[in-house]
Amino acid sequence: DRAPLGTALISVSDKTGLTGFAADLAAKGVKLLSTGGTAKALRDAGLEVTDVADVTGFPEMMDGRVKTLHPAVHGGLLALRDNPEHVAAMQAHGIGAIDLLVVNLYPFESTVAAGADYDTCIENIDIGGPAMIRAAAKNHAHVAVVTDPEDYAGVLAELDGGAGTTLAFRQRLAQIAYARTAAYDAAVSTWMAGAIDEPTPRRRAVAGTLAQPMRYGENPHQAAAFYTDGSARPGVATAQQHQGKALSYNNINDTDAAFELVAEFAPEDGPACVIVKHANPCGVARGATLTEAYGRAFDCDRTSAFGGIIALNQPVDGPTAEAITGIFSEVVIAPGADEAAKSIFAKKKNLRLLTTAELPDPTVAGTTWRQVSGGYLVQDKDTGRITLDDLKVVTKRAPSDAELADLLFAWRVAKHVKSNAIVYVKDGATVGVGAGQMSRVDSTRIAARKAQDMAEAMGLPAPLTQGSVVASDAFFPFADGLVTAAEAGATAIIQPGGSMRDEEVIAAADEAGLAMVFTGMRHFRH
Ligand code: 93A
Repeated sequence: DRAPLGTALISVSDKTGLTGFAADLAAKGVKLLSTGGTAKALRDAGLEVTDVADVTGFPEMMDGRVKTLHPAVHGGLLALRDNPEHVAAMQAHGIGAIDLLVVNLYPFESTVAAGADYDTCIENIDIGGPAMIRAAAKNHAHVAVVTDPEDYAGVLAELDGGAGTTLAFRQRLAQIAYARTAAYDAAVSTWMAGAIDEPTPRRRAVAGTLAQPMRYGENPHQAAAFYTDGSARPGVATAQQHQGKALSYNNINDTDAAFELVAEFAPEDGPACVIVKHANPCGVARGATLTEAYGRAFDCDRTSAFGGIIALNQPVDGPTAEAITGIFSEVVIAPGADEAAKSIFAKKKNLRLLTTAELPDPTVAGTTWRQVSGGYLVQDKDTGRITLDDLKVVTKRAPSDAELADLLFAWRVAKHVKSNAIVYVKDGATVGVGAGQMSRVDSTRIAARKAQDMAEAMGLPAPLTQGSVVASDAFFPFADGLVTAAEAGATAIIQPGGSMRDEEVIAAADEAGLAMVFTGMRHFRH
């Protein structure tokens, strides 16, 4: 699958590394074509180069706006070398193949960053460059495209490995090339939005497709829209809405959190239910039936569950729909709904019912993005998973099998709770969730106090944290959090370990008769 490299077209604004790279190409017998400034730089370095103007038969014109926009260039980039008609067209029109395209674009982004005026920014929108990049990238079956001086060395290394370039190499370069042109146009559109004072984000360039303009964002005075990025498997993120008002910004955010969490519990392992409020779960439970799972999730924090988002890991049935409609909920999402459930929900006009073909797969790798001033933070999605084998017992007492099952359940939930996350679990149901506190001991106290409140509201003799287990998404920096959990009645703890004071924390656990396991993995979620 090596494609020959006979001719390279080089047209670069950033001339970093140019002459060395071009000289190495020329030394390997590659013929060089170039646009004005690039050709001059190459000639000044003593290299032999053909002007693109000689290839097109047209001079560069209109201040360089039209240099490479010509069939002699685009035909040379786009022709399929193994297609007789394409080859005949090349011969008929005197078009030569271009096997390597080296382009970097007019410096639009840095022109804007330098505070240039409107007309200067407009003049720095590259047209011919992206056109060639996209053409070469499309034709990666035959053509290699380099858009970044960082990749020059890679091209030379590739050529050292044999004649021409491999398909895998060209594919990688093509993927990078499209990322570059997409980012470039996004920068143009983003700059224009500011330059012309376009107030709405509904037509902003993000790496995605506008899927749904929204009435408003997190608050009514914020305009908003939902963009899809093409990463979703069909039937998963593209949930079908059966009834109710259009989803709001907060609805989608919370529904996503709920569905991602419930998907941690495979349907074949039995029914599970998650209730989310403000992106945190206020109840997560398994049950013998879906109805029971919902009821147990609801019992974790009945107060917060009002107006919540409910996610189920199995298709929702009539009895579960009946139970759910006992109070107001914003959204119910499940991998399907039977007719009985649909007709029960239909009576609740304000409830939105969403179904998908499948559950999201929590083990599939992906990226998460967060906007910060001036850019984005990008990271791998947290697909970390702990199994029994990963656990290290650090206390004198080892957890019982029942405790272990609950510890793993609590750990899975904690991964989806904003830090500092503390999750109390008993018999496959959360009984207290402490989320988003700035101190871990506060999360531990709040979760225990909420359990106490629930016990009083439900007329129970003791809070459900009695005899529970506790997960902490990161290590206890001091023993106080663990002591609080023990006072609330917890008997076992799961946490990453790794604190400077682990010894102290373990000693406190032993003293309180707790079993504790370390996961060696942290699940911060901010
Ligand atoms: O003004 S353009 O959009 N019109 C074109 O036809 C064209 N072809 C290449 N800009 C065009 N280019 C760009 O010129 C390249 O993307 C590169 O950034 C720059 C190189 O110009 P020079 O070789 O004259 O320095």
